Amino acid sequence: MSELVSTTRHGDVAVITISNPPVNALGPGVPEGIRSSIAAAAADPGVFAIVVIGGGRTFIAGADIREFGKVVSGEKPRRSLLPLLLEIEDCPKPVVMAIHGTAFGGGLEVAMAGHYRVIAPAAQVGQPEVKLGIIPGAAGTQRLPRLAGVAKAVEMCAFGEPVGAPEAVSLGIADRIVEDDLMAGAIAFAREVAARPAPKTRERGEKLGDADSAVFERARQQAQKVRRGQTAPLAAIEAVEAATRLSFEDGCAREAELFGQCLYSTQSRGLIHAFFAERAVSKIPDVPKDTPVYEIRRAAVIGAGTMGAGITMNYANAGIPVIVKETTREALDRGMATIRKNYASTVKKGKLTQAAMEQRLALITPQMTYDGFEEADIIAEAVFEGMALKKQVFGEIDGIAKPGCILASNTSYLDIDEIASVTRRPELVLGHHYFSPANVMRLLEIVRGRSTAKTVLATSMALAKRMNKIGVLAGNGRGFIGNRMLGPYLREAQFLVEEGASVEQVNGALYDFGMAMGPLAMGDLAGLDVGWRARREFKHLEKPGVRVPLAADRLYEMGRFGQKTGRGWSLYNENREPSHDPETAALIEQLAREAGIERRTVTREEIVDRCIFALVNEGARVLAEGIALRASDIDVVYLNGYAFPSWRGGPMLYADTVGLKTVLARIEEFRAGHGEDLWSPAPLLVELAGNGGTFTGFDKQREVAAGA
Ligand code: T1G
Repeated sequence: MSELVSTTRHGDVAVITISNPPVNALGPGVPEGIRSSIAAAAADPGVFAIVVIGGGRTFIAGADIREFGKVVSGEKPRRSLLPLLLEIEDCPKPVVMAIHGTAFGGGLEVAMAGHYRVIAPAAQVGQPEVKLGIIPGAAGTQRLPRLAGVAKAVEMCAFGEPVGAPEAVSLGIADRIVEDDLMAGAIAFAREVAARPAPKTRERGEKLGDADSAVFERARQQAQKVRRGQTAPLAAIEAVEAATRLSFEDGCAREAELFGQCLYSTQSRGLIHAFFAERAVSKIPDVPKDTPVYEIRRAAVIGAGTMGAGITMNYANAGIPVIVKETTREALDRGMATIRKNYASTVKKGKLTQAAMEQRLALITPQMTYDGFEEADIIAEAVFEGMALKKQVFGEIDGIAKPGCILASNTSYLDIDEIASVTRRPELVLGHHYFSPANVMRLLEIVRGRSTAKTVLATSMALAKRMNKIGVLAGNGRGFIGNRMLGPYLREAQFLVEEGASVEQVNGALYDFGMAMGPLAMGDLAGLDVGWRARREFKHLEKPGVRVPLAADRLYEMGRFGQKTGRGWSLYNENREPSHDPETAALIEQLAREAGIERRTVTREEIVDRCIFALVNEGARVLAEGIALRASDIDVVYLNGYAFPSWRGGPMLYADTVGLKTVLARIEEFRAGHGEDLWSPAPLLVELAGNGGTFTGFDKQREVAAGA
């Protein structure tokens, strides 16, 4: 018996416990331990039934995802769980699976190979493999439809969302909810069923006929809509469909084929990278895990504009009482109306109860004074983007706030140290840069100032988790991580329309690449006035003689701010649907002609490469300067703040996938065509391309160097 899997006897019931912290993944030694434990219990004459349970906080959370890379690289052979699951299912004594925490992926597949499943009230079961770009690989697509029915199995396997205990029982995945002591409840249940013939899931076909082909067609359409560009959801649908047409054995064989295709795909590499990247961001080398954090019991927000309203909701959603201050009644009422509208639409979608909405609104105190700010543990500033105003506000709140109160600015590119310089507590000042809409977007750039204390950073990371946000540490450079890289990306998009591409062509190329929307469409959504203000703030930094985009400023001067004014790069109807704007096209052509820019046919490939490699090139600078701790942090920023396609893993992993040599060669082509000032390759990119390195490899080196 390995220490990963152990057996204890409870009278005539053998309890097999899996202990592989943190989430009992089916890593090396676990399947073997389960196999030998089941065999031993089966052979033990004193044992009449078997219970399998997870040690610690959860049942089995799936296969060990870290092992996949070793299989794909050929370092390790691919091992199938199927034989083990058949052994469990064919065990002559009833096997009861006792589920708490999560039974995900291989964990649910192991559970379904058991004869019965009992579950704790808060537990969840699911097949989230598609979120990793793969599909269930241990008969999950074959056993789940036999238990839960075909339609639900398609939904769970194709979209990866878990179900809770009550639904698991009503679907037939689980047999009983055990309210109190799970192990005791499971043992009692095992004794109840010990004398009955143990039902084998693979032999249960009664639910396989409950769905017609329309179920699969609808799921495919849904997958193509909500998982655009992803292959795994379609593979999962095909595998479940196979269960309705083929024998169990042949269905498993078809599943294994589809699983293999997914596992060796770049999409799976991208999504698995994203999984671990998201879990790495909270690790700051010089801020140890046990760094004390401030308790955030009360908050205050300055500004109830679009961002301020969203930020206020984040605090209320985390259960933190929050004051929101505005300068005028009208602005305050507008802000509160936005908050109520946002909550109401969430209630309408069934994602929040009316009671919860009322509860959260009750945590929000709208006002036009600083009353109560002296009790806040954190004050978030979300006023107009201008250094003078920010400094005025920080001067004011510094005078009011209590000692130890954190002051966080939502600036999206201004100098945090300069803002902190007007306070007597620079160690308590940092950036909390949310992304619009702030109550929806999961990304929070946590911007570290020169004096920001480690406790304040640790508190911010903990607060991000509490708000269900992904906190990414960023250094204090212009535009931090995301917006700094966005500059060259948007620049190239605008240059490409000057050189002959249409607005629709540029948007379309990046949309097909997988972006949620094209760069010019993104500008129209954010507002061309916002872009204009950012450019004006840094006009003094523009290098004389270096080409700058021509049209955006003109569109702004013409009052064309994008969606909010019905026209910008594109025309927008009352449903904000875009269409070609011949006037904008004519303006661009005229400006290009006046600037002597030769207009030509532009290919889709050039559009994608110039925009994405501009992003990557600037990303390499951001990484080398330490503005980002890891290339994977940059990827997390772009996946969660700029809707970069998750199945590409992020811009930096995408560059690794293309090959840094190829990326560099393409950048050098653009340098030759568009000049050193715009396209000088980042030194880190040149170095890595030169020594066959990757950004992923660079992260590992940095991790080792930091002694992590
Ligand atoms: N393998 C390896 N490591 C894992 C892991 C896994 N399956 N799940 C979590 N970890 C690590 C994670 O990286 C982190 O490490 C720590 O555990 C805590 O995780 C055959 C092929 C279970 C809901 O997709 O969804 O089975 O950062 O921070 O918020 O068909 O982890 O501390 O070093 O996320 O409480 C399918 C993935 C696999 C589930 C817990 N299973 N995990 O969330 O903690 S494919 C999944 C999760 C498969 C079969 C197929 C969540 C969680 P570190 P955490 P959490």
